[in-house]
Amino acid sequence: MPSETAHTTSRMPKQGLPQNTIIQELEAKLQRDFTYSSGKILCSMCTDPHSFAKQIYRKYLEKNLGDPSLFPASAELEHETVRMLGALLSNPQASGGIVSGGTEANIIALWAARNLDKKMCGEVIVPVSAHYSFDKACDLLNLKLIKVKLNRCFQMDVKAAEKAITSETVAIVGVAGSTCLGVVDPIRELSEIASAHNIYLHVDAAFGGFVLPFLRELGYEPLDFDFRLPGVCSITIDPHKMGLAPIPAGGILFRDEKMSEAVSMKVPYLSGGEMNQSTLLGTRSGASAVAVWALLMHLGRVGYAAVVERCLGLTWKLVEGIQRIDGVDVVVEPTMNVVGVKTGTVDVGLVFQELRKRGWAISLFVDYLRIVVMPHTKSSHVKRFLEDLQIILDNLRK
Ligand code: 0PR
Repeated sequence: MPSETAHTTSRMPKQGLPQNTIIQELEAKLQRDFTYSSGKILCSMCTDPHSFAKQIYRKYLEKNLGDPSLFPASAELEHETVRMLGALLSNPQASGGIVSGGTEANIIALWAARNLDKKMCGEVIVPVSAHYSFDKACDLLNLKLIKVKLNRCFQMDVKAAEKAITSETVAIVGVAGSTCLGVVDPIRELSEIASAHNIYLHVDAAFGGFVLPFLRELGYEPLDFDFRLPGVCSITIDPHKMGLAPIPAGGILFRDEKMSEAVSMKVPYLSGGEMNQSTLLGTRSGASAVAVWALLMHLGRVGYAAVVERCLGLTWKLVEGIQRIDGVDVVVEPTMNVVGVKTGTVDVGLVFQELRKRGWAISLFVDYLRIVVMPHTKSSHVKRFLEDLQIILDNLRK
């Protein structure tokens, strides 16, 4: 007789089931999911969160930052987290919040830019490499997205960006760690243009925010991208990517409070009296912010630099391995732990399919593959991946 739990669940049971039964069913149902520990996930900008952050997150699950009058201490920890992230990005005075992810952070940034411009519509200039969250943001905010081409180094073409400026422009967006190749746009030049035209500049460092600040001390070429550049008004930096925090944890940082006030809403009825809210969500995870606070304190600058050093070291091992395989090469020398792989004469879609058949989860971007070397990736995983890639190419060329 089929048990109540042996089929696809479409209804809540009338009588609740014992917890053990449910746990067993979940174990069985979730078998199909990829796991970071398998080493097969090479397509994700997220990773297995740090064990200390998981412990803290579980402990403070009930905290709700949507009501700071109930959780004033958690709200203060969120402020401290924002200030710590601000200091990482050369501005300890930054204001903002720990939000649900890069998408919410980018939406909030454009929302602020539009409101500061006192317009209900307008245009936003982004590179074609910008994450699709900007398409969402513009759709929601009644803004027109102007996508400009890239230069030969896959960065936003600054001249094209300047040419795209009109009286309707409310913001320019530069990406510091593109989703597709981990490339950093020329943010210094964008900052100069934005300042000269008095236009809001947002930097999407959702991925790069926890990588770029450490390049100098690790002996890599440092890149300008943060609040040190006077034109930069806001930055997205996601703890749930290279920050090793549990999902959801994104970060939106504004240069100063005046900017975050542009999206501030008064909430009059909370138990502590009138309060302001400057995030898109109402009820939102306090555990996320507390876990990020705890992890920043636990790993410190040295700990995060070590994480980046390991990922970059493995990235270069991967690049060398790819370059040793006949018929494949990297699209561009990586700036951070994101690698584009082109496949020359062999159909990239076929390579992608064959890799998938062998259990590898990678991304396909029209004419190249993308590999993200995250903290869960080990040297042995890179080795196995390269062996499989070699075999696949040999077979496809037969
Ligand atoms: N900005 C940049 C530069 C991004 O790369 C991303 C997401 C976002 C913003 C949006 O962030 P949230 O997804 O937190 O809202 N980049 C990853 C990507 O599209 C997201 C991702 C993560 C996708 C893990 C797949 C995956 O398995 O590749």
